[in-house]
Amino acid sequence: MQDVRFDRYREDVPGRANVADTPELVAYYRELERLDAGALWTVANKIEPWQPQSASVPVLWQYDRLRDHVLRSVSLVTPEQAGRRVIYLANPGRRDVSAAVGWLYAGLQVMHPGECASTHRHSASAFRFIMEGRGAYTIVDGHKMTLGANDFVLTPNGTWHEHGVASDGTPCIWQDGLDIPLVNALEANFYEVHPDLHQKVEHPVDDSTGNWSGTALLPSEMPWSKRYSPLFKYEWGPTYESLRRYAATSDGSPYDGALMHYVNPTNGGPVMPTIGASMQLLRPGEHTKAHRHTGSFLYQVAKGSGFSVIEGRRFDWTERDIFCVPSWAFHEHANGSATDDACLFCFSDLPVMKALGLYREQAFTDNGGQQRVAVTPLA
Ligand code: GTQ
Repeated sequence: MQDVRFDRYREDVPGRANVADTPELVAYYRELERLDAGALWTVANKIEPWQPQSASVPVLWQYDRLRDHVLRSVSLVTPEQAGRRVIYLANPGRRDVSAAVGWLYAGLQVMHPGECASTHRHSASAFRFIMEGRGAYTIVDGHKMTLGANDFVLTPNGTWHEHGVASDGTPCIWQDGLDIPLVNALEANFYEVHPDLHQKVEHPVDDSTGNWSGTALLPSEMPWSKRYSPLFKYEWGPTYESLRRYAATSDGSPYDGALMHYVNPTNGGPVMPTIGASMQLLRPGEHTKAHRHTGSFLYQVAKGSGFSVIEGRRFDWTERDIFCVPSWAFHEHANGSATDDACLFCFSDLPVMKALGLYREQAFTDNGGQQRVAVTPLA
């Protein structure tokens, strides 16, 4: 018989389970196991932790260490063989679900000029963030988007999408971000390959930015009721311009500097139901205060260099590095330059946390964050 203690989660705190094993109780627990049942008090303190216990660990993925390996995949497999030629980011605490952090997946996809991946669709929501190269494009439900560095492009759940690089382009690398682990956890993931393997371009190229990127204007003849943003592409130029203007007229947040969310222009909400994204600007020398909140966050350094302190560990980053902040981990960010601004792209499951009333946040205090009560009450 295995030597398993049923009382290993005991806590000597009023209101918590605190039942010591006895031979009679252990025999009783074994009988319950045979009936596919169990006594709650043997697991209660584990399944109801006092506060979120992330299985993810803070990780920094340095681009200059990964880049050669990503490029090498080009000579090892074709996009046709691989489906998608991607090197994914595997958080040591989340290998079992192939997540970069929490329930979020991320990978680096490389494509050479003239290559393209077949059209597919799935229940997971996805996006790309372009890291390097010229000539990349994505087609989403017949809308073709041309892409450049730091452009952010949506491939919402249920849409047919394919990616490629024009034959007169250069090798391109972009970050894919998806909620695959979340959708799998919810046991709701479907996947389909397009019957023709590729889709036709059915609209003028870049029509989504033409129609929907007026900063405070919406087209009158174009109703939109889908649950994701009709603006599929958020270009770097106007994004950076908006951040610079915001940073010039506002202090922003002491915890995040000048942070702006990418939004669905028709309702101001997140770009997709499960995935939110933001770009934040840290002014020269800016060092934010530490805080923590629920939700899982994956950052990519879009511009500049600096460092973040995550759960007391310092991670020095530079352009194109990627790092994660697990749920409820204290974090602060610092721009390492006294003359240039730094920009951090970030995607997260914040829309899920907010929609389900699970968002909480807490400022770091000098008692080491020992207090259990969060600053914001449960929504
Ligand atoms: O192109 O939608 O990196 O389905 C992993 C899974 C990209 C995609 C990935 C995917 C995609």
